[in-house]
Amino acid sequence: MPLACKTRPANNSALLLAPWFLPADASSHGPALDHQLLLNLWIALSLLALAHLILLAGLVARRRAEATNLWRIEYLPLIALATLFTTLTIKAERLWAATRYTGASLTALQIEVTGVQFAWYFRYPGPDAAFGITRPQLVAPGEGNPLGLDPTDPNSADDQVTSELVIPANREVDLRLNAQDVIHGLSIPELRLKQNAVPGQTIHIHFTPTTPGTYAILCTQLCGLGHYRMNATLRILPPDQFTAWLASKQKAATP
Ligand SMILES: [Cu+2]
Repeated sequence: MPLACKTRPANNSALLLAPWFLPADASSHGPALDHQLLLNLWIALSLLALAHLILLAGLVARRRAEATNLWRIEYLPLIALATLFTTLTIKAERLWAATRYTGASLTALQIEVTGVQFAWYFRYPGPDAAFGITRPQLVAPGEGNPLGLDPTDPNSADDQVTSELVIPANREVDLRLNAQDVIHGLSIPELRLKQNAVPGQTIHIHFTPTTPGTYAILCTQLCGLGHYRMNATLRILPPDQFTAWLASKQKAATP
């Protein structure tokens, strides 16, 4: 049976009309994850069919409860299943760890992501490549400082805070996730990314986007009454357009 994954376009009308396919794939690690998912599903389906065939065979054949058959009917299938599921688990663990524990390369684009009831904020470190200090007592979304950037820290002067995530195609991105209040869940289906943002922790997750386009960023933790409206937009741009976008943001922030 084919393991090739069918994908559908990432716009909302296609989402309603074609709910049977996986979302479009816009990251370099996505195809391997899709392959693993479909492999698991086909194996589960095959085992379900096999289990019913064995059940049927048991119903029509007269059962001989001899002790010598225990190996054949119980222990061998048990060992085979344990080996199969252990192999699948190790393979899946390696795929997951590749975006989580191996660490990003030194050239990866650093972006901080903060979840707060009920919005996502994204911070770029600016030309100095250093994030400025933030202080909880300075958090003031109404005054344009939703992350509590400390203006006395020189590193914070060129930091850019946005409400949409804009990244260049084909360059590794290293996200550092924070949460200000409760646990939020960063989910970007087209990037095959899902990671909780936990207050008091900085969690890194890295990936390489491949397909330019506009995609939805969701919160997948029930984080409060406004959870339903906690979403944001991801834009993957060709590298030259991303450079122009970042320059325009920095220019607009320069007094
Ligand atoms: Cu949330």
